[in-house]
Amino acid sequence: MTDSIGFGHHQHACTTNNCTTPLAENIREQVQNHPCYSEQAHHYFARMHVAVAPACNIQCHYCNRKYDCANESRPGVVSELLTPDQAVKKVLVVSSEIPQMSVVGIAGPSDPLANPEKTFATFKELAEKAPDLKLCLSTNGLNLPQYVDQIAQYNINHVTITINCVDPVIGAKIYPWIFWQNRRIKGIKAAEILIEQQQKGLEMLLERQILVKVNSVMIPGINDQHLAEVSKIVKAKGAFLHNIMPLLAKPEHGTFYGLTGQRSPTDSELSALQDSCEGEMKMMRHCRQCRADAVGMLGEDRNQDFTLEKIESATVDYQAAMQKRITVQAQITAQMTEKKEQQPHYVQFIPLTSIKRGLTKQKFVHRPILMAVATKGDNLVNEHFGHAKEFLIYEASHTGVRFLRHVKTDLYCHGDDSCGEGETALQRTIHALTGCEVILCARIGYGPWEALVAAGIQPNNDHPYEPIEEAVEKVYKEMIIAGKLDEPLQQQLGA
Ligand code: CLF
Ligand code: SF4
Repeated sequence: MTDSIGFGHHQHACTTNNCTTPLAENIREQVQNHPCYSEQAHHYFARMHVAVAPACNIQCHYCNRKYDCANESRPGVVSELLTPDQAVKKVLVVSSEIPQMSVVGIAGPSDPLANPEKTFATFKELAEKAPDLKLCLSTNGLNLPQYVDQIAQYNINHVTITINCVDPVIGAKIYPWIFWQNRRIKGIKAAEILIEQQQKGLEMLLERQILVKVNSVMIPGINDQHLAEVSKIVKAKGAFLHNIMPLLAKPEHGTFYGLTGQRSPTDSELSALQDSCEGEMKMMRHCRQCRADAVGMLGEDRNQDFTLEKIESATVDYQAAMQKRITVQAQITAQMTEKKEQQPHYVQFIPLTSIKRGLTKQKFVHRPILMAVATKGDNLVNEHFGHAKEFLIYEASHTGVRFLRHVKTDLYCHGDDSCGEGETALQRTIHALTGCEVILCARIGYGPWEALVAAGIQPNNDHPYEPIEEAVEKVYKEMIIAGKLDEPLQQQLGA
């Protein structure tokens, strides 16, 4: 199907093992080490953001200007603003210490294209001094058409546009105003201009063969019913990936939605919408809504390790650092390819019970279950339960294993043996894992084991350091053989 991958029309874009459509070689190269554009890559590669863009040209009801741009970031966090020179120095220093660093993005603290001089000055210098790093940009889209040529000129090959609607009536409920051609414009007219600019920008990027990811914030009661339509339109135009993010609106964020009690979607509402939009275009499910100054693997933030003071006093041989990155990343890519080739083809599980009863596969479908996995990277079950900062949630079913989402957790164990306030935090973790039946980790203590079992979640540390999908598949199979997933059969038979 490679010749169906083009721009400006339907584009097949699968980046995980779950999907069988092959990617065109040039696209595969562009996404295979981008932790946001490839779900697999996010287990191995790191990204960093530099916060050089202080101004914004629109107002979103989920944004408070004191904080980072919520179109790409978690609301309520403040990133330290850098000058372009500081930003370049920071990238050179950080990427010499983290050789898995493959992407540098500008995503805030406000809109990069409302600050074009600062944004492009940073990218221009990076393209010269660290040409191996992929450049990435995230924008609300209002100024996009006028900067598409500059984006292409600096080889910025990954652009995210936040598109929350294609209908200005809905748009007017999300955006109270925009600043356009030196005037503040309100209401439906404002939304109309924004939507037009976003769509035009999207088309212009695709004409230039730049990969586009579309972010949408899911706002229950406002655009939740409408996002399937948005997904359909951007997919038809050729966007590569759609990332539907949950609205996060708390009164303490001081945003319009936060203060007026607009609710966030639940995990299952979000998953259901993502499922309904998933077709030829891949849905992103591993977004961490990171800060505008995030550094490291998705899900970790090492920004505190790189203070301005440290950056400014550091010396770095950026040529040598680049050579090291290239070597390390080539090794990772080879390792990923090898793993992919070794991966057994997914076989449909045939349970012993169904064989005994002479039932066919079609009549007998086991219920899917959710498993939580503790990992610290490399796509392995390699984290101690008590050290996990987040868990990855996988669904295992008769059709395969797929990644669904991550959940953040409080560390209940702080490294000493006392774990004084352990219980409350452990209970919070258990609460966050509601709906999961199994938790896979490298190790786990006796106390949390008991608490998890009491909450109906089976801990499993029999697969330490095994690849995640393989371990999930094995456990699912074991559960089938043990007859633990037979309920649907009984229901189907009316037993
Ligand atoms: Fe940054 Fe965004 Fe580029 Fe990634 S983040 S500019 S595409 S390098 Fe990634 Fe972070 Fe989600 Fe963004 S996890 S918030 S999608
Ligand atoms: Fe805030 Fe970003 Fe919206 Fe601007 S585009 S108002 S910074 S969320």
